[in-house]
Amino acid sequence: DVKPLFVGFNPETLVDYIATKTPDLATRLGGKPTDWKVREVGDGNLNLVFIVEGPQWTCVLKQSLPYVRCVGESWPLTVDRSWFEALALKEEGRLVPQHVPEVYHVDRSRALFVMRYLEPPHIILRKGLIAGHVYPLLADHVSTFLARTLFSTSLLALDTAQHKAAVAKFVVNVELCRLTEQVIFTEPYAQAANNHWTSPQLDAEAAALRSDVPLKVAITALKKKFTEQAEALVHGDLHTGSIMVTDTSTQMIDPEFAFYGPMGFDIGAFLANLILAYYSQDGHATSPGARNDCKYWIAKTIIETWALFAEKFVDLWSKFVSLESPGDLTPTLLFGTGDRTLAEYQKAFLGDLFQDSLGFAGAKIVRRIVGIAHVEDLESIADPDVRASCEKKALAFGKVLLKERSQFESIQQVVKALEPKG
Ligand code: ADP
Ligand code: SR1
Ligand code: MG
Ligand code: MG
Ligand code: MG
Repeated sequence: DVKPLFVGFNPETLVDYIATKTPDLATRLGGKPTDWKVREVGDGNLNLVFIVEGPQWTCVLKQSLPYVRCVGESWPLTVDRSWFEALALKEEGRLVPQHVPEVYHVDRSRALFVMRYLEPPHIILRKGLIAGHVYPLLADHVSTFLARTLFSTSLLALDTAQHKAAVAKFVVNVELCRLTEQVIFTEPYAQAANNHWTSPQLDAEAAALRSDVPLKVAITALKKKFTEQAEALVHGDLHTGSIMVTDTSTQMIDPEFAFYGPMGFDIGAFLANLILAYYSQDGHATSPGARNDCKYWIAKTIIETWALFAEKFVDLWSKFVSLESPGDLTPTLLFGTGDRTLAEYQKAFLGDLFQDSLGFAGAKIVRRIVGIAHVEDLESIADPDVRASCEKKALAFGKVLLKERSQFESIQQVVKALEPKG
């Protein structure tokens, strides 16, 4: 019930704000306000991101705009998303502090928060993948983030009262959910002014999406899960542009779309963006096969992410049950130790989650090729024919994940299908 009062900052007003409203941060920055350097570095679709550098310390201030930045004022969007982003960062930070930037200050009325500066050599994962870099710890780190955040906020760890209270806290982030419904689950399959694609190369593929009845049934079944299944606290926008990395550090940023939704939405988002990175590698290769090592590593990372996630998730779950502190979905009365019901139910649960994750991955791939917001992995391929060739492969695979995912019984089979035979 706090009405945000939007005051968009410029570097000068921002310095004044920090100096007068956040004395602790001002002290940490050191020197005088006139010594602080402010740079706006936001390269995302929605918000302002300022790096504030003092003589002793640097921090990041993120502020929401009352509209979608990449579109402009014609598309209003609540600035209160900033509050939910900070709330989610704090909750995720409690569960996996090693993979989330610390939040130092939140001001809901000004739609801003201040967080840790992820210093160089941290870069956005998507940019690293475009450059052909590999990150050997990525699957381990992302699977830890996913397993801990999704398990710990679900009814497998919480009792019903705790879970419903948490659902209620995030249910207000409705405008962001509706944006996702629009741009991921509806527009790519319809005539929509926001849609665009590499034309004329992909004209036939885009038209085919609009007349594919089984595909529209499949995407709507996933939309039903997205809108109705308040399973766990999901990040809500876990693409490779929402992850900052070094060789040894992996940090999840930008959870402004956070809400209680289906677990597979986050897993699928990450896998989809690895798949997009995979298919774009040939477009970045300076000679045939030059990116094969990178493609191999991405394929391996897809396998390891799911495999490690499943292992860590089940491990957490079994520990909770054996400690006699399971959530209300699997009470000790029914799932006591030594009872094979737990192992059977875990197998069924993980099987369903695998299918959901593949479906959401398909949805995330399709939207990045024909919807409003594309990905730099593909957009930065300058030659439109080369780009279109990568996009066609990715789009075809996205459709397989949406319509035929039940054929896949393992993540290894999924990866094998990335390169169709013949
Ligand atoms: P948006 O919500 O607009 O997508 P992001 O949170 O993704 O904004 O941030 C946009 C960019 O700002 C990122 O791509 C990254 O380059 C930079 N950035 C965001 N948070 C941090 C941080 N904590 N430390 C360093 N750079 C950051
Ligand atoms: C208007 S669509 C903008 C997109 O950018 C965000 O990062 C989300 O992915 C959203 O769908
Ligand atoms: Mg972003
Ligand atoms: Mg941390
Ligand atoms: Mg964002």
